[in-house]
Amino acid sequence: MKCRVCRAPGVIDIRRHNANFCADHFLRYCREQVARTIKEFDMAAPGDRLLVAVSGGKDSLALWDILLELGYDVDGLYVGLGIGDYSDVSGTYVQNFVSTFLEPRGERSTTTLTHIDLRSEYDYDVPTAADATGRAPCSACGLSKRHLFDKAAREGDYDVLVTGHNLDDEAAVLYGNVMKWQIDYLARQRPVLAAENGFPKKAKPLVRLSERETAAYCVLRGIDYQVEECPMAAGNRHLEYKHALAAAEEASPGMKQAFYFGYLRDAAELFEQSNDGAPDGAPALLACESCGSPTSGDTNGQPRCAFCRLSQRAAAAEPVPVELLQTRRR
Ligand code: Q46
Ligand code: ZN
Ligand code: ZN
Repeated sequence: MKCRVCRAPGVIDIRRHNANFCADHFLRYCREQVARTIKEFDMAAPGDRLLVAVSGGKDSLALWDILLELGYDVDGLYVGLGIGDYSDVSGTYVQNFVSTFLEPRGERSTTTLTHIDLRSEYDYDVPTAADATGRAPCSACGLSKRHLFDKAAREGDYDVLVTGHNLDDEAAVLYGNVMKWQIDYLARQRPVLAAENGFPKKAKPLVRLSERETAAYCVLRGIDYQVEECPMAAGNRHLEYKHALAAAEEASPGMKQAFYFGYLRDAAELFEQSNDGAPDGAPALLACESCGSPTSGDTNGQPRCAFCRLSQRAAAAEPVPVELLQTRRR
């Protein structure tokens, strides 16, 4: 197995591209894929300030590193979700990345990390929110993260909020949306969403890289990351869709990329048009009376966003450790 570019011994094979790469050319390949994606989908312009949501996992740390390597002005944002040891360890990987990986390279002056902790700043955590509201943990978690990411991007005056969703993630979401014909979600399943109604521009620059590739990128760059699965992910449909697509990819390399990029090229616009023409349209947004975020939600005639409703209920509840929530949900 020889590198496609320099013929040195290869360290990784990318079956869907029918290519092998040495370490140097693989790292270059990853950066080029991200640069190409940013350009193709107009995700960021030169001089834009980017905020990357980091979780401590391979994708977001690889993305932060790649964006810095590409010369972007990018800061990190980490939200401590309070999911037991999993969150503690994840936060440590983010801190380690900053202190042992970014700072020695002299990037401290140009990149910063904001750390928001749900328990200490909002008086709740994800397991307690799930228990108090009856929501699935990933639903309570997703709502909290979306709100805090949007808020941080808005208040920090960032041009783009970027996340580490990779090809496997996006193909799995697309698969799920198609299986259930979620037309409104399909209409918004783009790797870039323009800023609108007080929400920041959002982009997913890793959609041309698989999770195997982002893991290899981290290993070759010496970036340590959280390898454990979130304990709340068990039973998550998203994982089932990933497994189904992995089997298809194994039988036919390139299937996942063809599925996702074929959708973007040939079908996404049709769903956007059909959604635009929906008779009920999107409700007008008002400012949440509590936090000022744009919302269509309402409490007794007062605009109140879903985050404020969830966090208020969760903060009033007795804290529920992750292990107890798992027992209750069995
Ligand atoms: S962290 Fe949160 Fe994920 Fe854990 S609770 Fe679900 S959504 S699985 S990215
Ligand atoms: Zn090479
Ligand atoms: Zn609010």
